[in-house]
Amino acid sequence: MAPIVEHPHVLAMVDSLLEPGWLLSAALAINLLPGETAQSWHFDDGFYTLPRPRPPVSISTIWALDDFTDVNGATEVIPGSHRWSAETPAGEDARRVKVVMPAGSVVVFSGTLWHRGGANRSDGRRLCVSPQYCQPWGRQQENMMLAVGRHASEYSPRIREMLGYSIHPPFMGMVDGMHPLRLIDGAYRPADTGARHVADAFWDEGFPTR
Ligand SMILES: O=C(O)CCC(=O)C(=O)O
Repeated sequence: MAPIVEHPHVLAMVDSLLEPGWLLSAALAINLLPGETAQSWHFDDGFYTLPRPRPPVSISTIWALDDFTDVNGATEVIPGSHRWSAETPAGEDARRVKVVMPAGSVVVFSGTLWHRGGANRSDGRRLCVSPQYCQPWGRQQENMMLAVGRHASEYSPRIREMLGYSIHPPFMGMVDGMHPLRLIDGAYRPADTGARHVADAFWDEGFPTR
């Protein structure tokens, strides 16, 4: 999953939409089999109980591993619905758009966008993987540090950071008052992370926001 999770095009988009130090919230595989019915309409960061309309707390991506077609359950989205407040879609909402795309494509959308998996009326599977990213101050859906365990040391610095081996200033993410990287990186030197500089800037200037 790592090359997908840290694909540079996706990272550039997430960097521009979330605050520095954002996290990997989930990394799901979703396999719609023939006969699967349409999913309920939802938006992916709905479990952060903040009133809408609001900026997203998370950004979702869906990578097609099979072609997404008109009949095999292509994700359905309602463009512009990330700005809605109380409105909710129902059934075959006339504003829905099917994300028809060839295998290897990715759709990136706000955690506040109403969407659902479609009905699979074909005779084949519709497989995707769906990494989701959240603000550095939001709880991740999956506890990535426990899920990956010490294997985290095998991944790139960027992946380690998004798993949770990072500090959101001034000290969210600490372990025993220290940077969590020291738990998986034998060569860890506090000064290398820049965390001290970020913490100092926080106390002087407040939160780095976008
Ligand atoms: O599989 C899809 O197309 C969308 C899945 C989805 O939105 C979800 O499981 O939350």
